[in-house]
Amino acid sequence: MQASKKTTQFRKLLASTGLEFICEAHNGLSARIAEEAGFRGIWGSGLTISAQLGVRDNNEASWTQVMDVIEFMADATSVPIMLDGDTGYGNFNNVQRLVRKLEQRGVAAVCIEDKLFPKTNSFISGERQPLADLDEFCGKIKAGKDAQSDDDFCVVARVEAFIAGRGLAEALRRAGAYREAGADAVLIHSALSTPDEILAFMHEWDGRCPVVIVPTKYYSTPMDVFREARVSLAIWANHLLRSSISAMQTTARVLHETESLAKLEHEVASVGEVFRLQGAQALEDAERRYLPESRPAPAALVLAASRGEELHELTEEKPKAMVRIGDRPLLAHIAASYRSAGIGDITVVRGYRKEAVNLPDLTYVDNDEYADTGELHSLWKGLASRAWGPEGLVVSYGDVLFRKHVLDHLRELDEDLVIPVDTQWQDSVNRGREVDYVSCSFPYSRTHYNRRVLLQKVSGELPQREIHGEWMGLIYISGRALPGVRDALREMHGDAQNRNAKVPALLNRLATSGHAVRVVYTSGNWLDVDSLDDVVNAAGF
Ligand code: SPV
Ligand code: MG
Repeated sequence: MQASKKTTQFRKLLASTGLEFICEAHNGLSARIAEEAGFRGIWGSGLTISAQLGVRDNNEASWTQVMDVIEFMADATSVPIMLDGDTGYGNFNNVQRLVRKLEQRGVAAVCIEDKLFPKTNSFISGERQPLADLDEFCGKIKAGKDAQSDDDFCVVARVEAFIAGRGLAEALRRAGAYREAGADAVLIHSALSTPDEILAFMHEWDGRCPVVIVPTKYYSTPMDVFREARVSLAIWANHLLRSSISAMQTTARVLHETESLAKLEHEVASVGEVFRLQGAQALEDAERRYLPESRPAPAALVLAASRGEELHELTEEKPKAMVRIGDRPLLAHIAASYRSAGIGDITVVRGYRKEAVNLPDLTYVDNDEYADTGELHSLWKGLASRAWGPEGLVVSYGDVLFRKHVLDHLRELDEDLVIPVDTQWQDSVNRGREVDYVSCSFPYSRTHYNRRVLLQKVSGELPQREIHGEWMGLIYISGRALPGVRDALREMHGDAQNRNAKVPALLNRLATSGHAVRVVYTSGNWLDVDSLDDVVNAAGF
């Protein structure tokens, strides 16, 4: 079903019989965050838009500068935005131009307040602030309503009588006149820490048109009080900006004092989260659709024949690769990582409960001897199952999750055999699982990160001083290298002793028989699922 227009959505919020909420935002990012949290509308706050620009809430930012910000906010969201239009940035004529421009930029409503340009924030000496002439302000409202081309665009009239200390009678006189002039709702503002002024107004107003409130100062009053008083819309007017200020102050101070990210890295949003909020995935999808493939993608071969007994009853009916991680099976996550790297030709070697390994758009090869063979046998079966293209092949396990960029790294180098090696191997030491430690021609070095590092040995048992990292369970094999790998595998396969051999045995053989196995050092960004704890942790990966 097509979503209704933003203007219509906003009008519905105002007309709702219950109390609705909208949340402040001050740029595209915060607007998206507000929408993701579930808000069905956004307040484009004058205070916070000017604050994030580093200026005062005194019309120091020009109205076109505010419009530029609000346009980013509208582009980033699908819920309606009401702009805090201050006094309308001039007279009736400026309000008309404002309304037209807001409509063009996808903004659903504007709120104008009955003060004088340049205004001051209501919480700074509000009682000293002059109010607009009532008739002149009514002219602005009429002009705004006449300028709109979409019937559902809303003009909200903000009554500052309480802020200016002019009392209930003046607030009611003005609100009534604004309603008569065509305002779709009135915003009644109060700087008290109690709801008294608002409730007195609501009592007398008696539902003549929707009422909007801003409970910044009287926040401790339960919202049910306003619900019962039949307030239509409450605005959380500045809280995303205020929370980000506290977070940024802490981060800046800790960085400056400690000259380290160690205390912060886990507190702050990941770079991946930044990318997600920016919509990086949509661009990647579009690139795949619209750009010519710059480099042909390799295929993928996933070894997923074993049961994974260590997951106990979770793997009674299905192998580990099909255990659910969050909303889908492990194998679906692996396939998604491949696809996000442009690798769509994915073959899976299955064995235990093979009928349960049935995700769409994957090719399957069966290792029916899974119970008494090792991974090398699955690899053999997989390689023998078809001809592989010149673009080569990435081999991985059915229980290893990795991020797309690990695959990108493997393919970036023009090398025949490449493996990723995690330098954070110490993290695995006490996890009580088998670890494939790796010894290389050079240890990882920040200053020599471009050095051509080669595999020397991979083994579960290496003296600590020889360990340079942990193999992540992935291998890139170029098209050129495939025949050599197949030959090595054939020889190993012919030897009954290798029936239970694992992939590291092949890597060692290749490394010691003149095949350079290039190492790419990485840090984290992968996870192997070896225990029930891993199943839980993987959901957050
Ligand atoms: C704003 O958010 O800019 C407002 C609300 O106008 S207030 O700061 O309470 O005046
Ligand atoms: Mg404001």
